[in-house]
Amino acid sequence: MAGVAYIGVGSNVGDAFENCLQGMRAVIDNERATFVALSSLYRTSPVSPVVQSDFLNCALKIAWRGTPRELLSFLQEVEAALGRDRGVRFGPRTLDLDILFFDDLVLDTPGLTIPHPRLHQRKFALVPCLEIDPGLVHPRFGRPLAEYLRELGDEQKIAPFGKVPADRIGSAKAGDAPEGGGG
Ligand code: A4P
Ligand code: MG
Repeated sequence: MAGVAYIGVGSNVGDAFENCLQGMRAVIDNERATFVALSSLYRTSPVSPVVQSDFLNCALKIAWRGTPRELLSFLQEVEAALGRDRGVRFGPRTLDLDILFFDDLVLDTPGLTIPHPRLHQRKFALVPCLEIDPGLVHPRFGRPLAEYLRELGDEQKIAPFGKVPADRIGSAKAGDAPEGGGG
């Protein structure tokens, strides 16, 4: 099995910028992953009952030669390698890598739900995905992502933090699309 995945990337511990970059580099370095597109980075307010620092978030779009389950295991290895402490749910994290979409797949299994079950309620996931593809439709609910974003109030703050040149995460080495490429 193979497919195109949107990966949500987030960090709010230590050097969040470097953590996101290193995490994405590790993903692209995997022989089963091919770079497709990368959103800007955004500074976002924590969506959490736990008081914590702002996050940096972005979305990375890749082609993955393997199953969604294999992608999840691999992303968890990358999180662990970068010092992720799973102590507090919704708590601060060095690096969080979530599978947001995998093609148009709708999947409910123990330990893996696709699309990510909360992405449509969260600006930090919606805005980066919509930057890559403004026409994205939620495969489970059949609704354009842009509609979910319009319905969210002002409580969640999100501000552009900057663009990462695609070669900073090694996509040039993978020999693929230029920055912002793909859709
Ligand atoms: N899991 C199920 N489906 C998926 C999927 N599609 N992708 C399971 C990734 N993981 C998935 O996740 C818990 C379990 O979810 C995993 O074992 C996996 O089997 P986790 O990463 O270990 O723990 P977590 O991230 O603390 O919990 P959870 O429920 O994934 O939290 P969320 O929903 O990911 O929220 N605010 C801002 N501004 N920016 C953020 O990035 N992140 C969170 C985490 C909360 N608030 C945030 C941010
Ligand atoms: Mg998570």
